[in-house]
Amino acid sequence: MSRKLVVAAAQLGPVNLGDDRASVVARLVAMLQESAARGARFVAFPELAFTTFFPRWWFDNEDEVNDRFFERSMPSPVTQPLFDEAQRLGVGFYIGYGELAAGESGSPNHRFNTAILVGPDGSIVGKYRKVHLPGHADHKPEAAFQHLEKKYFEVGDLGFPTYRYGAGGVDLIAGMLICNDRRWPEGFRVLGLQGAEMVVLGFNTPTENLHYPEPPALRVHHHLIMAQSMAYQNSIWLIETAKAGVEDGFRMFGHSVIVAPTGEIVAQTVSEDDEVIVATADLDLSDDLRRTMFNLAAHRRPEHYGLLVERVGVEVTPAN
Ligand code: CDT
Repeated sequence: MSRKLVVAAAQLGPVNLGDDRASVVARLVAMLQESAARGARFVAFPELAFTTFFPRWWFDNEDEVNDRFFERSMPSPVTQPLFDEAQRLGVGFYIGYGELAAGESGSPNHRFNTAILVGPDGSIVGKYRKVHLPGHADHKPEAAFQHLEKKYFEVGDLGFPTYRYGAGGVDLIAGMLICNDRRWPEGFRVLGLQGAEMVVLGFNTPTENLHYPEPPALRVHHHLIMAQSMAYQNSIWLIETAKAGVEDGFRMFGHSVIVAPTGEIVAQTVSEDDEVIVATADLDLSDDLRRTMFNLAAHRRPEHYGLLVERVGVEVTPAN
């Protein structure tokens, strides 16, 4: 039986500080409808999709941050239309948002950069909280912009779970990652070892490098080679969706992609605005790779990989 799932990446253009949630949800619903009209049964939206990429701003008032940029429940009255439309259309989706989670006291005092997998019936199937948080926690007033994910979020506490997921009549194993996770092969491999066949990732990547001058084309090049190599080395379908364009004067690149397990890009956005791309993901395309070159059970040598979990940073340890 064919295991072909038509998937979409629904790239969002800029969301400015002044834009309200309802207007963003309306744009997401419109892209969900376009995806469905083009045959997609699964749609990947970006990281922190409901708001501007707020970690570029330093805010002193944490209550204000929580109220403006975080969700106390998902869905909520303002985000519910997206879930309702998904259910009406029978289309599942992935979306990222700032999650305000209950602590031990029951008060909402944990903040995560979170993504969820929603089934075609509109119910939440799985959750992932971003593990690799880039940037810094301190204010850098001399910088053109901030990247304060280490200030606003805790490191995810769910590991890298995989979920059985059904959409468009196809059952598959799905995993989620978020933005900077794509620069670290470890998360992909942990998902691969649990049988992930499709990995979905939303991102917000500034066109300018905060730390040193870097040609924007090189930043896009890194994004693409990472996506292609991670898809190939883990024999997975990979959907990476951007929030792109100029938000309040700060530019983020697009280049949302759908990548086959062969490492080939089968669809890519061409704008930095709201844009849907669609591809047919044949989930059996990776069978030959998984049986031969990337038969993990046959070829991996974990007895030599101990340093991967024992050591965090580089310690120079020559054998001579
Ligand atoms: N959102 C996110 O994780 N962005 C990072 C930028 C890091 S620059 C400090 C990325 O890896 O694309």
